[in-house]
Parts: sequence; structure tokens; C-alpha cells
Amino acid sequence: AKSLKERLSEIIPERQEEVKAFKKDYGNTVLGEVTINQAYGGMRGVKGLIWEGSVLDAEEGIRFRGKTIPECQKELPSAVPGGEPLPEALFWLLVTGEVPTPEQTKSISAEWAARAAIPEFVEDLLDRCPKTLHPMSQFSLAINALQHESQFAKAYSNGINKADYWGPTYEDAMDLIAKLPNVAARIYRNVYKDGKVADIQLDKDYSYNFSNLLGFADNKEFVELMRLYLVLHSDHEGGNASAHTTHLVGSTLADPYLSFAGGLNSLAGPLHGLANQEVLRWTMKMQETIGKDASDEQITKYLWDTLNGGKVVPGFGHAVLRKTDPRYMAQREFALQHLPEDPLFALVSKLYHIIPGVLTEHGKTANPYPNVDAHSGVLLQYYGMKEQDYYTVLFGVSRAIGVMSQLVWDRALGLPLERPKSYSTAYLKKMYAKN
Ligand code: FCX
Repeated sequence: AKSLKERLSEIIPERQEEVKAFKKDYGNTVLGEVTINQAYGGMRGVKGLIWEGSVLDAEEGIRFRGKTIPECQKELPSAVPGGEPLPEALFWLLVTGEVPTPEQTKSISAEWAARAAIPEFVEDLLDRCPKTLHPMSQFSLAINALQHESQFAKAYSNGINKADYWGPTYEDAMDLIAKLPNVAARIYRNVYKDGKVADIQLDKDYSYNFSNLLGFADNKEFVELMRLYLVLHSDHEGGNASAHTTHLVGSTLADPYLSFAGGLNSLAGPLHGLANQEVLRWTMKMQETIGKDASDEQITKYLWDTLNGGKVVPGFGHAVLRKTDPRYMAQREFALQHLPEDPLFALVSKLYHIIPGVLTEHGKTANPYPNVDAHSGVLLQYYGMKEQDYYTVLFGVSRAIGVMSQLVWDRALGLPLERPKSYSTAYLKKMYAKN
């Protein structure tokens, strides 16, 4: 069976031809107009990006190369029969559009294990960080430092034909993903445990190794959760802030390390990935305030206090989705299967039934339903990973799978420097205002 790089080198010329022909025939097709409100409003709904790995439908949620999450759970190889899909298999799907065989999936596990080591100076940099430096800042700092290893940067400085950009980009993408467990686990072990990090086992899959370096591999259910978690958070089309930033930075031919560090800084924002940590913190604070057996009325009042205080309810709403996030439902299924009696899961379920009504009554949120972040914390907490400040790092490890697969395609399709047009209010008024 072909390796991923062999398969990719066969597919790229086909896709290059396909895009060329498509642009030739349909390049001048208008995708839509842009209003002044959209220019001020974060370009919501402005169609102006290419992202091959996934497309997000407002009603049904994400499709990875056309497959829904349930379809991925059915078709992608798993570690245990009937178990969660392997992130290695999802990476293969995002890169090629094809479902890998179990052997091809195993070949990615082996490659990532073999490429996992990080330079000693990066270990020292992380060891020097104070425990009070947010894990996401440590994460981004380490990725910038890993740029030292970039094969793309070296190839570019030695002079490389632009037709060959995708090769070193692919190698950096594989190295970067492979090195994340050592980076992310070192941060966790330094800040919350004894600073000791276990060794990568060459015959184990990515999620097992990452769980083991964190110190959670003795629990098979946690490893299965990690497999699901890394699949669910990997890709959410191209417009979300971490994907868009990675793509934009990469469009300047900054290498994959610099690009991903940029994406991580976007993910560290409360309106994006940091909601991942905020949800559980907010839920626990609510429990402290109104008690474990709070009534629906007390919960509703607490929600209104949050909203009237000008604060967001973390884990609910979305810039594109207009229904419950299927990534939320996949986590809910996992909880129903593995921790149906957990009291915190019971509370999350209760909030699932109360919050959309309140947000609808509040009348501002375009999407009153839960997103992926509304469920992730309760699962991690159940298996003993209680450190909420660390949760977004897990999100970042997963998101690398999505943004690195697209970065290879950005270079393979020769996507240019991204440079949209901006205007000032004064200029717009001169151009459009009658009076
Ligand atoms: N709680 C309170 N108010 C909310 C809200 C929420 N969960 N979601 C949206 N709103 C408010 C917005 O703040 C905005 O109010 P404003 O006009 O006074 O600024 C209004 O509703 C309209 O916003 P809307 O168009 O619905 O949503 P946006 O596209 O502007 O923002 C996010 C989308 C996700 C940022 C918003 O829903 C939010 O802040 N959610 C909470 C944080 C969160 O869960 N982020 C993770 C999102 C995603 F899943 C991810 O990246 O992981």
C-alpha cells in the first residue's frame, strides 16, 4: 500500500488540473456581494476563501471531505473494534480525500512516533517558563522555537522552485504534528505535575502516546476520549480564526511552524478556542454560587445575571452554525456511553435544555445552541484532567491536524499571498453617503 506522501504526490497534479479547468470555465462566477455591515461585522458570511478539507453547513455542521462526524466514526479505522476513529486516519482523509486502510493508518502512527522528539533547547525553554505563564502562551512560544527545525525555511533560503513548495511543507507538517505531544505534555507535566515526561512508544498510536506523556494512559477510556477529542476539534473549514490565521500567515511563505504559532494565538482568544476552558470554569462557578441541586429557575436567573452583566455564556453560539454542533452531540454520545451517572454531565445536560431558550429570549445570539466547547470540559474533568487552563492546549493539538493538512494544499495549489481590500469610514462615506 502506498505511503501518504506517495499517494499525495499522485493526487496533487490531478487536483492542480482540476482547479485550473474549473477556474477557466467558472472563474468569473460571482459568489455574492459584500455589504458595509459585513465589513464592520467581521465578514460574517462573506464567501472568499478556499479550504479543501472541510466545509461547514449552518444547519448540519461540519463535513470532513464530505463526510459527517457519524460517517467518519463508521468509516475511519479505530484502535479498538467499534471504538473511536483515529486522528491519524482523519489526517489521511483531510490530506487525500480518501479513507485510509488500517495499515495506512498505522503507518501514520509510526511516522508521528518516529518524528516526535523535540530539541533540548525547546525543552529547556519550556522548563524555564513560570507556572503562571498561561499554557497557551507556552505552547505558542515552543512552536515558534521549533521553527529552528523547519525544512521549508531551509529549502526556501537555499532556493526552491515554487512547484516544489508542497514537499518541505508536508515534511514540516508531519514533524510539527509529531512533536506536539512532547511539547504539550511537557507544559502539562511542568505546570501541574512533577515535570517528568514519559517516552514516546514507537509501536503505539498518537492518542495513546499523547495520553501516556500526559500521565493518563492507564485509563483506556481516557485514551479513547483522546482519539475522539483529537478528531472532533481538528478542522472546522477555513474561516474560523485559528484556521484563517494559519492560512494567512502561511500565504506569506512563512513556514508551517510560524503559521501554526499564529493560529495558536488566535485559538487563545475567549471568543474562539479559550471558550474550551471557560465553559467548565463558568459551570463550576455557577454550581458554587447557586448550589448543586439548583432549580431550573435558579439556573435561569443565573443565566440572566450573566447576560445582563454584559458577559457571554461560554460554549453557546457560533458564527456559522445555527443548530446544535454535531461535535457537541458526538461528545454527548460518548458521555451517555461511558459516564451516564456523572453529576456534572447531568448539569451539562440540564444546561443544554435551558440555555437555548434563555438566549432565544435574550434575542441577540444568532445561534442559541451549544458548540463543541460546551461539552469537552466535563469529559476531561471526569477522567481526572481537572486543569481548565490547559484545555485549549488540547484543542490546539487537534487543530494542527486540520490546519497543517490545508497548508500543504495551499502550497500545492499555489494559493497566493492573501490580501483583501480595506476602507476607512471617511472613504466609505465619501464613496457612498448621499449627504
Ligand atoms: N452568550 C452571550 N451573548 C452571545 C453569545 C453567547 N453565547 N453568542 C453570541 N452572543 C451575542 C454576541 O455577543 C453579539 O452581541 P453584541 O451584538 O452585543 O456584540 C450578538 O449575540 C450577536 O452575535 P452572533 O452574531 O450571534 O455571534 P458572533 O458570530 O458575533 O459570535 C461567538 C460567535 C462564538 C463568538 C459567540 O457566539 C460567542 O461569544 N460564544 C461564546 C464563546 C464561545 O463559545 N466560543 C467558541 C466558538 C466556537 F465553537 C469555537 O471557535 O470553538
